[in-house]
Amino acid sequence: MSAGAAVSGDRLWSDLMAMAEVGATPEGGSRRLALTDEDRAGRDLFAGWAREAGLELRADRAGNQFARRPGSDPSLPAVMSGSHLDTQPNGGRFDGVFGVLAALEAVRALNDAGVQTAAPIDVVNWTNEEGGRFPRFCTGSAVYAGAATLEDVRALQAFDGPLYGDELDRVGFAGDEEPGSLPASAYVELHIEQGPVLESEGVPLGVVRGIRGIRKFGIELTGREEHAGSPMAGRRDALRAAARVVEAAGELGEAAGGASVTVGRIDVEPNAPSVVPGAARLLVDVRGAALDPPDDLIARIREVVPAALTGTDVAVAVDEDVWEYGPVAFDPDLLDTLRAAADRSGARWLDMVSPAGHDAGYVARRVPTAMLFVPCRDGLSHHPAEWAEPEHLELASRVLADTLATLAGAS
Ligand code: HGY
Ligand code: MN
Ligand code: MN
Repeated sequence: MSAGAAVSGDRLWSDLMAMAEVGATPEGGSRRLALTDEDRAGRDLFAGWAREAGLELRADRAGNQFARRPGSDPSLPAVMSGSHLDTQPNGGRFDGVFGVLAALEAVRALNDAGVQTAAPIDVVNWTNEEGGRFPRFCTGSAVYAGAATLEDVRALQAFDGPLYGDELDRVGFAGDEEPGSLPASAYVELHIEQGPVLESEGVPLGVVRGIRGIRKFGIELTGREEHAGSPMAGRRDALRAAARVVEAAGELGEAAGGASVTVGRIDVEPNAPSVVPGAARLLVDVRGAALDPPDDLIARIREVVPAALTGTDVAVAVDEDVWEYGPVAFDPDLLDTLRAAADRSGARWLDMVSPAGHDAGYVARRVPTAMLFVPCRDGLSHHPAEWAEPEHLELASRVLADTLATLAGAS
């Protein structure tokens, strides 16, 4: 029996539904914000399953969690597959979780099929992929890839107050391994598409050739606090000014074919019902179309913001410092290996670019990397109604098991 044939979609589905109960939300989603007790509970549940599958658990200093299936030649670099178990504040059951548990299922299938590989295989759970609690996403994989220092990441402050480093120490995720110190020959990440393409095309698999360029920066608006009963004339209302900025930036996103502009977070001061807002800080997320860098769109946003504020008497400062991620092109040879495995499965597949950021975007800096997508209902994600079909998850896991066997030198 091949590793792909030994994949059990029922076992994978059962794990996904059990993991969804960790931090379950009333609307049927999951809330496991990074470095919280719920995140730890999810990691512990995964660790138990991994041990049952005979895998050896370890972690690096950034808290990234690895579960290793030994190969016959331990001197060979590992083949890695995984994703993340942390979620957005009101997240779904599949974002990230599918990639970790599909990799675990693929390894179990190798076990069940009695397939011996030369190289070890690491199932990986990257720390804080989502950035729903902290102002940066993919911090664990960024440290692994050398794109950020552990010191810088540990100094990040959570939106709810604590420092990343203090929380990392509190939940006890960090191990002794230097991030990125163990060699790896390839990394494959399975994920739901988080977009509408596969579902609308009726195609069950997406071979992901890269990830869009993502930029994040802040816009500070400063007006004047005053009584909510004060005359309307002469006010300097920072939140009304923010509304103009959000709309103007959104219109630029709409006009920039295939790009996206989102203001997902506004902090308002003093945020009191009877006080005209004196200050507002917007966090802007800009994503390029396909693999085009989004930097010209940012330049246009910088131009449109002052114009949008004409007549408001509200001061504005757009951050000079822009956080940059991608665009990322994945490894051509690994993509061909994935395409060949998808072809062997007999399923149709599309080449595509990821609309969302993933740990693979950083891991690709250090290791040949590629991704495989499955459709998600209505393209919806970062929402409790996020959904994927069991047969698509099983199919992609079969392709993954076959790919891991090929990459790790199955005998
Ligand atoms: O923002 C992203 O693209 C990822 O889902 N954290
Ligand atoms: Mn994800
Ligand atoms: Mn996500």
